[in-house]
Parts: sequence; structure tokens; C-alpha cells
Amino acid sequence: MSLAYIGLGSNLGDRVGHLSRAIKELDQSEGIMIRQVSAFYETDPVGVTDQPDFINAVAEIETTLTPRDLLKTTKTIEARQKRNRDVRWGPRTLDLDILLYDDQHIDEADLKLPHPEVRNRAFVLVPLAEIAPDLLVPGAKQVKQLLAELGEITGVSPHVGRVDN
Ligand code: GSY
Repeated sequence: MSLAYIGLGSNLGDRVGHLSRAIKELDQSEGIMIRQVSAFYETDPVGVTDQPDFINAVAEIETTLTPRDLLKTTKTIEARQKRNRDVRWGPRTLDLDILLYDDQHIDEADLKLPHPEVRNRAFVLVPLAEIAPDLLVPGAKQVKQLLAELGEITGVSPHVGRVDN
């Protein structure tokens, strides 16, 4: 059994609904058990900034799937929710990123672990630090240390509103 962390994000349509459904679908998927889910955070868009704010969260899962099979499952769930991602770095109904999978390092075109952006993105580190502050990011530091090194956090705040996950 492996421990993995999935980043969830949405900035189109019913953002909370997209994330809530994705969490349910992950939990109902063969070989995946959700262990913890962070709060939902309202976050300023990073990269292309001229787009709607995101809702982001992180889920901790136990899984018997390999990283590649886990990737297939996340892609299937994204496709089922009619993920809209025409513009690179642009708005999307649902984004599921495998952030970490045990202490594995993978460097393939479509699968990089740890996710290269884990250490730089407040919208990932804030929810990750909420559920796993002491976790060691392979090749880096503890999540809480990485978050402290980001300095002042702006543009990430707890989402106020209905969250039915
Ligand atoms: O995979 C990341 C998608 N994404 C996000 C996101 O999830 N949240 C925020 N705040 N900005 C983002 N920019 C991109 S691309």
C-alpha cells in the first residue's frame, strides 16, 4: 500500500461541486482510499493571471495502484467531468495532479514526481501543510519548511461557502 497526495483545482463553473465530485470518484475508484482531505481554498490564479480565481485542495490517499495507473485514473475522472483545458495554463473545470507518491522520483514527459511545482506553489503547500505538515518532500524538505520559505502568503484563503465533501 502506498501513500500519495493529489492536488485538486477548478476555476470554471461549479468549482466546489467539481472538487467534491472528484473526491467522491477518487474514493470510489478501485485501489484508492481517501485518508484525508484539506479544506477548500480560494486562490488567486498563478501563471496566466487574467482568469477566474481557483478553488484548490489536497487529498491524501492510500493506493494499491502504480503511479502510472493512478495517473490513468485521475485522467479518467477529469475527462468524465468534461475538463475544459483548451488554453495551456488557462481556466479548467477540474485539474487533478499527483503531487507525491511515497518517496518516488519519476521524470517522464507526462508524469513527474514529486510534482515540480510542489515546492513553489502556495495553492499546493497551504492545503498540503494543513493535512501533512511533517511530510518530507523527497529531495527537498518538510512541507512546513517549504511553506515557511515561501514567505508571506497572499492570494490563498479558506473558501467561504458550501463545501459538501
Ligand atoms: O495545476 C495547476 C492549475 N493552475 C492553478 C491552480 O490550480 N490554482 C491557482 N491558484 N493557479 C493555477 N494556475 C494553474 S495553471
